[in-house]
Parts: sequence; C-alpha cells; structure tokens
Amino acid sequence: MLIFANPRHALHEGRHEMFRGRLVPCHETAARLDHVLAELGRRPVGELREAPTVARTTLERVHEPRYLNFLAGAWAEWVALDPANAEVDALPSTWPVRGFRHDVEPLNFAARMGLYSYDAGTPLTAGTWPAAEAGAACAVAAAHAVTGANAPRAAVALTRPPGHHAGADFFGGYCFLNNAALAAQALRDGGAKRVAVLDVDYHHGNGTQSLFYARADVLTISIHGDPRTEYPFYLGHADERGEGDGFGYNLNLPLPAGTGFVEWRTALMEALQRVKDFGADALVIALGVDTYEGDPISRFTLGSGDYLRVGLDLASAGLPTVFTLEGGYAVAAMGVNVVNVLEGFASAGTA
Ligand code: FKS
Ligand code: ZN
Repeated sequence: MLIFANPRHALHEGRHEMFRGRLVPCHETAARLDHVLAELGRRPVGELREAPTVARTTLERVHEPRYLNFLAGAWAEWVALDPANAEVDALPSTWPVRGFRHDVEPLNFAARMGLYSYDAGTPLTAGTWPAAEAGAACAVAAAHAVTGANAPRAAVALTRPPGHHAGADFFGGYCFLNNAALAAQALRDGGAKRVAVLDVDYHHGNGTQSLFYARADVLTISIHGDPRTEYPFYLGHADERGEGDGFGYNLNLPLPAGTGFVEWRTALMEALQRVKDFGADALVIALGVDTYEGDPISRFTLGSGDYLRVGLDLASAGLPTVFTLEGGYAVAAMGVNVVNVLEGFASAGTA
C-alpha cells in the first residue's frame, strides 16, 4: 500500500465556521491529519511517497476553469480589498438560489464567493489553494500508483481539506477540490473502463454524485446519514439514481441517525454487491471516519474495532483501490480509526 500524504495540508487552517448564528471554531483542523500520521508512525501499514505536482488541465477534467481561477486567486483578492482581511477568514454570505443567474460572473468578490459555494461553514484561508492543490496532486498520484503491471493493490491520498462535497464549480462542507472525483477521473484516463466511487463518510457525497450523475462509466455510491436530518440536506435521497446515460449509476443508501455497525455493514454489503454487478475495474473509497460513535458532529455508532472489518470488507471487492481522506472529527481517535481501515484492507492480502 502506498501512501501520499499532503505535505501542505496544514496551510489550510480555518479559524471559524458559521453555526447557529455564531462563528465557532472549525471542526476540520490540521490536527486531524497529524493524528493519522502519528498512528502510521506506530503502525506502518504502507510506504509513504511524495506526490508530483498536478497539472491545471488535470484539475479541469473535474472542475470548471473559472472556478479554479477564482479559488487560486481568491486569497490575494480578499486581502487586496482590505489589508486587515489577512487576519480574517473569507466566508460567503450571499448565494444565487433558484431564479438567479449563474452564467454571468460578478466582479464583486463577495458575490463570487457566493456563486462558487453553498454554505458558510467552509472558510477560505491564506493557504487554502496551495493545500487543496497539493491534496489533489496526492489523489491523482494515488490513482496513477494503482495503475499498471506490478502496481500495489491500494494507494491512499492522506489529505485535507477533504473533497467529496465539492462540485464542478462550488466549494462547501469543508471541501474545495473533489479528490475522490479527481482520482476516479484519473483512473478512467489511465485506462480503467469502469470506475466505482464508494463514499463511506457520514455525510452524503453530493459533489461526487453531481459530477458523475449523467455518466455510466463512473458508478457513484454513498452510505450516509439521512439528508432529511443530516448535512448536506438537499441531496442524498434513495430516489436519486442518475440521469440520462447515467441513470442507474448512482446509488444512495441513506440510514437514520443512530445507526450502528450491524445495519451499516448491511448497507456496505449492498454497495459492494452493486460494485461487483457493475463490473468495476477500479474502486475509489471516499473514506470518512465520522461514522465513529464518538464523533462530535455525526450520529452513527461505529466502534474503533469495526473499522478493521470495514477495511477487510472493502478489500473483498478484489479491485485496485484508491482511498481519499474525508471527514472524522473525534480528533484523538481519528488516527486509530483511519489506520484500522487501512490495516484491515492490507491484512486481506497483497496491498
Ligand atoms: C456542525 C455543522 C455541520 C458541515 C458538516 C460538513 C461535513 C464534512 C465532511 C467532509 F468529509 F467533507 F469533511 N456542518 N457545526 O465530513 O463530510
Ligand atoms: Zn463527513
């Protein structure tokens, strides 16, 4: 198993997210990834590798050029508005909902923040772009690593900010560039005919779903908290099955808040059966461990030991597999939970 850890992840360090009318400290912190790296130091389940940089054209396989241009220049624009902004995160506060235009890019910075986002919980900071870009490079490198003869069974993009809520031209849910989608597209571009993305984060992978919704070559599956009560609320229902050529190639398995491992694993088995029926050549796992019983913002009750079983189950698909790191906010348990999945996977055979 090869592990590409984002060397720039800590450059993205948001101060505040908007929650119930207040700015509260961010849940998505650099310490999360540091705990995973520390646990990997104790239990080296794979080899750490450095990722080469990613080309803009590779990012454009998934994201809109005007969105990438905005993200890459946003911090400089924010500080140019007022030098005092350097001490404050940029957060959106106005959004073009139904009936507003999306085709005309406003000149106003706040208006563009809203055009390219969907929540006020995702601060853009001085290091957001370099961190996200280096993370995307890890995801693409992980995809390349499992491709070709003598390739290892699995590769991991150990990165933050996470990616699965980000769409072609929007950020949100702590995500800016969709690492899982970039990995899936890189696998397709590297010759895989059919790629499955299985999202096991507590939250629905709305960005990934929307990116591949009309495509039959990338199957998207998400197991998550029921969006009627859980973030991201406006997508992730069981009746979303894809559209056009992509009809039948999206599977949502929403579960009620409070779901434990036995029921969760039943959904995982259904997901893996669908991956098998699809005839995938490669698998991308959007790995969030916010399904953990101790997670402060989520409501499933998986135990740390369960993640070993999850890893074994994922390995049973028998496919070249790329992991991208998504959520998980019980920071102290984060390392053990993530490395348990990887160790469980590796224990199944030649990863
Ligand atoms: C708590 C409100 C919840 C947003 C939750 C975002 C979840 C993000 C995630 C990711 F993997 F992307 F990181 N707000 N104050 O876990 O899905
Ligand atoms: Zn999550």
